[in-house]
Amino acid sequence: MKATALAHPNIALVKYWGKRDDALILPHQSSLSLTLSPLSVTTTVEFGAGADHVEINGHTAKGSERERVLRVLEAVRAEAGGGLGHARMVSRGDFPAAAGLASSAAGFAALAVAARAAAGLPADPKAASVLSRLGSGSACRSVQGGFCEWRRGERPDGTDSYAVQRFEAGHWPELRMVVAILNRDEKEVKSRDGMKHTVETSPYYEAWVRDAEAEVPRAVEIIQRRELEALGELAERNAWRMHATALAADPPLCYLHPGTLGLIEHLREQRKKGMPVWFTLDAGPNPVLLTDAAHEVAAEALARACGAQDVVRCVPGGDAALKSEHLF
Ligand code: 2P0
Repeated sequence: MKATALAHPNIALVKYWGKRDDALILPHQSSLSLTLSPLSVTTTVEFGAGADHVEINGHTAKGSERERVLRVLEAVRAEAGGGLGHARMVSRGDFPAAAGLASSAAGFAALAVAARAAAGLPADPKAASVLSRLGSGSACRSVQGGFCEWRRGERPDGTDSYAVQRFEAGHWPELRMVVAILNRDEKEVKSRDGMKHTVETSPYYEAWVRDAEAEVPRAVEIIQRRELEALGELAERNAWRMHATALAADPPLCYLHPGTLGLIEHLREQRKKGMPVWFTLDAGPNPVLLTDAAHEVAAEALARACGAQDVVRCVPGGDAALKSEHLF
């Protein structure tokens, strides 16, 4: 009745931006990501408690944060056929506060794997991916390691919208993602609200969906051949197109800061001089640099020279996995 799992966050190379179903968290388009190590979230779930209890990073969760966790636990109870009772969930991330990456993807992936195991359900990456998606869309890409494709799916009930692993982490061990923290402030518009606003008001939205869907198979081919330059170019144009779509919303959504553009400009200059470095950018001001093991130190130096307060160097990460040690 008790299980613990650890999962890593992921960074999208072809991004998810917009839902066709807000309740089930179904995307308008497929996306493709890389799981990041060593950052991780560990979660313990125990059924049979007197009341539901949700604790995240030492604090009792409230409001929508708690509701999202309870929703996942409720889906597990339903799948297990009832009789599990209330649950106690404790989750802890090892992200430095400065990591600048949302911990929700790793958190919900770890929750899904731990809750299914605690309920006595068999290990099943597809079922865990569907389950974690109910908490946060991008979480479905953190159930497995390496490069994962979240398929849009066609069914209205979302049973065919989950992530599949296209390549495991060991396929491309020299790949590096260097997170450059330029600004740690909480963003004004959260991803969930920003993507909804973009879907509803951006005249570019349909073009975004068409383009992103077409980029996923191209990215898979490039990763298959381990072509860093082609992957970097694809990741950059996909990030620009996501931001362009959001910028075209009404009123516009701009996640870029002056420092973001400064770093991107410097990165381009370094690339002209022969350094293999590209960027991707989520819904925030902090770029993630894409490079190889031979240039990760230089990429960190580049980020620091452009004002990064903190830098986190990441390698391709593995699957969400059960642990024998519990958090309580
Ligand atoms: C991604 N992002 O593909 C994109 C790129 C941000 C920019 O997934 O509403 O926390 O919980 O499904 O997954 C962030 O949004 O949103 C995100 P919900 P989520 O990684």
